[in-house]
Amino acid sequence: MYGFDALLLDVDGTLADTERDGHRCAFNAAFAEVGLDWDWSAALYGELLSVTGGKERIRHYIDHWRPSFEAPGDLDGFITDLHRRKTRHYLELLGQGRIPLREGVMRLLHQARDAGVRLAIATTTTPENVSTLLACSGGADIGDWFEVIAAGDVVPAKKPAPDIFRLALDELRLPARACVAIEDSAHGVRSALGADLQALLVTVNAYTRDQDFSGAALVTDGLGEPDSPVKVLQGTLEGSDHIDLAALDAIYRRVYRNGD
Ligand code: XBP
Ligand code: MG
Repeated sequence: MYGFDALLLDVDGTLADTERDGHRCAFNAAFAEVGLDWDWSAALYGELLSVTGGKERIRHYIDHWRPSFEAPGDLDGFITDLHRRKTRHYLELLGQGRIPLREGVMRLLHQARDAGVRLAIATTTTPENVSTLLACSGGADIGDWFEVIAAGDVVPAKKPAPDIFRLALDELRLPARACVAIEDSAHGVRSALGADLQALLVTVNAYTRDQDFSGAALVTDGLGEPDSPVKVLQGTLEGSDHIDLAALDAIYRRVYRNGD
């Protein structure tokens, strides 16, 4: 039916707008919990998103915004503990159902499942954050629809390195040219392209809208719905006004028909 066998999906910013009202709030709650007067505003957090990985983001913040900060004990241990507290707050936020999946995500996942298109995750966040987001915002069994969940610290280098997408491909036992990938950020685009995932859709969000998506086959403002057309920001959306498997197949065939 479709030229590709699997769909590889990013999580944060792609499956759901998790950053501003989810991860950022969880970081601030963890800072307050340990008595730090650090407060990451939505604007500052947008700058800090230049660093992927929560632990790496905390360290970057300390190095660049709090250079005189002295951690009680060793810094690595302090950051790990702080991030563990942050993750607990994030999971509580997810449990309250406050982070819905983005428009069109459930429709596309159902369509892929019905069509036998294999599903995989490739994300910088933790596996527990992924499974909890899917369960709380998608449905109890949605996590089981994903054959592979490549997430977090399982790879030596996080996005924009290609490691996490390469791991997902290895676990799927598929070559990149049998897959379509969906990302939301420039870091994600570099990671996916670095893993040779040329059939790449980007669905931007408020934090990533103005980033460089060179090399992506199509950039839109989301997946849309049949009654909610997407806006095309880069590339050509063929035969539909929202993203479904036929639209992804058109991207796929355009990329590989041209021998890319
Ligand atoms: C986005 C990230 C993650 C989240 C925070 O991941 O860079 O670090 O911002 O999650 P992706 P953690 O877009 O690849 O899904 O604190 O668990 O890292
Ligand atoms: Mg993302």
